[in-house]
Amino acid sequence: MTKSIIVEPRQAFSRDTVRFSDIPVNAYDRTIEEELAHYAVDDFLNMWHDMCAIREFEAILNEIKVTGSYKGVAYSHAGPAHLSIGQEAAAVGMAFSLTPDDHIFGSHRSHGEILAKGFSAIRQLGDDHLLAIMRSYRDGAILGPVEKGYSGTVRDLALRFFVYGAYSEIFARETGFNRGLGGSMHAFFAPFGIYPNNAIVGGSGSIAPGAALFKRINRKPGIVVANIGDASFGCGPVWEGITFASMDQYRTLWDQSLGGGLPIIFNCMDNFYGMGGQTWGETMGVRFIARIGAGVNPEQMHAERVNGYDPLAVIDAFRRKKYLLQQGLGPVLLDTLTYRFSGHSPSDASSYRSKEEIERWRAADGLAAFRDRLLRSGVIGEDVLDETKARVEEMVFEMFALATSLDASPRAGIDSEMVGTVMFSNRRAERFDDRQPELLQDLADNPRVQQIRGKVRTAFEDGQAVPRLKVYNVRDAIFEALLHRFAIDPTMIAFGEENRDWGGAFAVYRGLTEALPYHRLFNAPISEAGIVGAAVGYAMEGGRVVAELMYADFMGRAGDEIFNQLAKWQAMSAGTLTMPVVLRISVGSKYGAQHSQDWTALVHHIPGLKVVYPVTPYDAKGMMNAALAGTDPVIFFESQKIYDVGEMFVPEGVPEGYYEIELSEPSIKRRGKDLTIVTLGPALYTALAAADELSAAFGLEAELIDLRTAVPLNYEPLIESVQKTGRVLLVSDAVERGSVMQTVAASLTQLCFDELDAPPVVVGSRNWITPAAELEAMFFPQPRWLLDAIHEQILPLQGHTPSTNRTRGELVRRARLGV
Ligand SMILES: Cc1ncc(C[n+]2csc(CCOP(=O)(O)OP(=O)(O)O)c2C)c(N)n1
Ligand SMILES: [Mg+2]
Repeated sequence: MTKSIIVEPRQAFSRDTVRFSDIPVNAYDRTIEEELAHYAVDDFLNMWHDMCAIREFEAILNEIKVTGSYKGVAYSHAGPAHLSIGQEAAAVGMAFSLTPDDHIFGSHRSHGEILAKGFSAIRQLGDDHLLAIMRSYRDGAILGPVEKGYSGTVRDLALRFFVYGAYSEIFARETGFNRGLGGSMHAFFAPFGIYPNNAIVGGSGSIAPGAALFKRINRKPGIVVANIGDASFGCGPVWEGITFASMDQYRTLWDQSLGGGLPIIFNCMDNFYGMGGQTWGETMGVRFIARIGAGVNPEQMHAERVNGYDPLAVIDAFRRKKYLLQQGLGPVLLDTLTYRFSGHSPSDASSYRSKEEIERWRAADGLAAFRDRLLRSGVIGEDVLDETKARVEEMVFEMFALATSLDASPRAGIDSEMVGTVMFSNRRAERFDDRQPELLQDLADNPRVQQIRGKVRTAFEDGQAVPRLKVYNVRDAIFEALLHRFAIDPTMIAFGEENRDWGGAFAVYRGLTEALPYHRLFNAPISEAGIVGAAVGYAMEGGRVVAELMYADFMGRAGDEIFNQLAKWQAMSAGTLTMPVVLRISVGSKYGAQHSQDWTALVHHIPGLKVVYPVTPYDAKGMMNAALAGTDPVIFFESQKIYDVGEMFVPEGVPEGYYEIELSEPSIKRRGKDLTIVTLGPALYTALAAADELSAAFGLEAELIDLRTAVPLNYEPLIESVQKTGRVLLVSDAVERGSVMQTVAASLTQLCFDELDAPPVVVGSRNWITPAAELEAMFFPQPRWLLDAIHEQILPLQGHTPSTNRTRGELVRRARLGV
């Protein structure tokens, strides 16, 4: 309980000074001879091997982008290639002492990190394990072409496999790690501990903490490294990820046996530039990225700057920091200094920096310097170094050539439906781990469970409305579904703002605090990007998350995490990742412009998200159950207007037992023959009132269909209804322009053109900000607006006098003004 941590005014007001400790800068200074105590000679050779491999891998990419061929192999690569030539030592140092259980996340410039981590993992895994991975990964699709005619060792085969998989991914081949759907900036290979690299600058900064969270909560070995650039420290989500990763509660409130602070290193690949903006001296003021740690927590994130031109300095830092993380003292910030001689991309003319600067860094090149040190120390001879370099360059070239061959490495045909097959995983997962879920009490003893047991599970009893406190409502329905899954899936966690003792922002979680330990239900910082990003990272690692945003209007704060991360990674992984995240988003009411907007349209537009909006207790429970049994990201909208309503459409009431409602299915709430009214969200209840009036005043029977879902959506019941009625009105509380209903109306026009007697008509909120509660009736659709729309545009209602203006002239006027 946070109540156990009392904020004492005397202590808070006492005179004090905040003290910072020194931040080491390039403190490492051991010689190769001294390091012989810590390394085998082969280790040095492997570092050299890996740095040479990375350099050659990228030199080839650069050459084909610039000249269209390399050593006689012509190839035109249309996509990006953000090269890290110059940064190899930083990548190899980072990866050297990580195990396959240690997971790295990266950026658009992560080829080197991927290769270094892959090679490091290959050296640590046994032959049988390597063979099992290569044979099972995508049913041997990558291994096939590499294995053909090859007779070397398993380890060498694995190196070839890995380089080939990376090139194939970059060249958009079926034989890539992710069937070419990730590409250069997003390639990854989870079996070796390489997790998604992100083309959104700083994207990994909010996701990687979720992976570290997964390791802590599920007691998994290993640490997480977020490799992000210096310029990414100007990105809000990175700061939010750092804030999320450094919450006190991991050490103060969580079960200490979980291990304490999050095991994560934010590793800044600090190359002084973000494209053309110079972070050192121009676009940022921090100078030393390591300084940022000082503002985060008393340990200053154990931050230090290390020389990323020296692999041994980086390895030394990673070893020490990993030890700290194992003691529960995370998070860590490392500022790994490096430099890219290459442009941001091959087309970059480096107009933002001087030739002189590039030349100075070239002269200090980490590869050449390491070679010189090895030679000077006499540990390895020149012939061995040169032979190693020649051998690995030959291997890299062979794999490049193989990946360019369309025979060996085909592309998906452009007329194929391949991408469509991986947009959703559409699987069921009862639980993601077999261990016993951690609960604090027998759920039968839970006060909320007992309270719900005394409730009436329908809205009406003996013809009377059940009183508000007695009626089983939408909140109860969502609570029941969550509790069911919490008791089955030990990996399932929930977090967001005010999630714990507060009871969830709108009391859906009341009772969960008593049932769940801290690490399964916790308060997050006010970091919407951090919250959704962490949910994505947690799911990538194989756990189930329910995250919450308090208001739909706050989605903008988590825009990238919802639109680019949550939505896209299943497809970008070609189905190797699942994304079992339910993102609960409450749609506000009575709170004015920045707290009351229905933003279903935004997520409906983004491919890769399931978007549902149930508004009855029966639907809420059945759809939450389905969302929590699936493996796809579901944006679960809830309306604050109807949290308290009881079930009025299912006469038997909401079942106490478990049931699911398929997420694609609209629900016919009332049968009718004269007109179809389709709704999404609480407009169902507006339409219900309008339908009653249509019947009473005009003798018309409206068929009421609640869409319940925006994506995926089965049009069949809508088509059947329109075939019967020939008329359709579509209503929601979202502003009319660009709403989900406009899409459904346009689709129905095409699908039912011959059967329609009038065009489908959409009524939404006005294209305005949401005004104050007292003025909402001028903004949200009212029952009489629906009658007006029917009368004016669908079917004249005898004797009806419209109170709103829906004439063509008025609609054109509003559109011209954009309101
Ligand atoms: C959110 C976002 N803004 C801008 C870009 C365009 N962009 C790609 S890389 C880059 C510079 C990133 O610099 P840094 O994080 O230091 O990484 P580096 O390129 O130096 O490795 C920019 C601005 C982007 N991909 N994502
Ligand atoms: Mg940079």
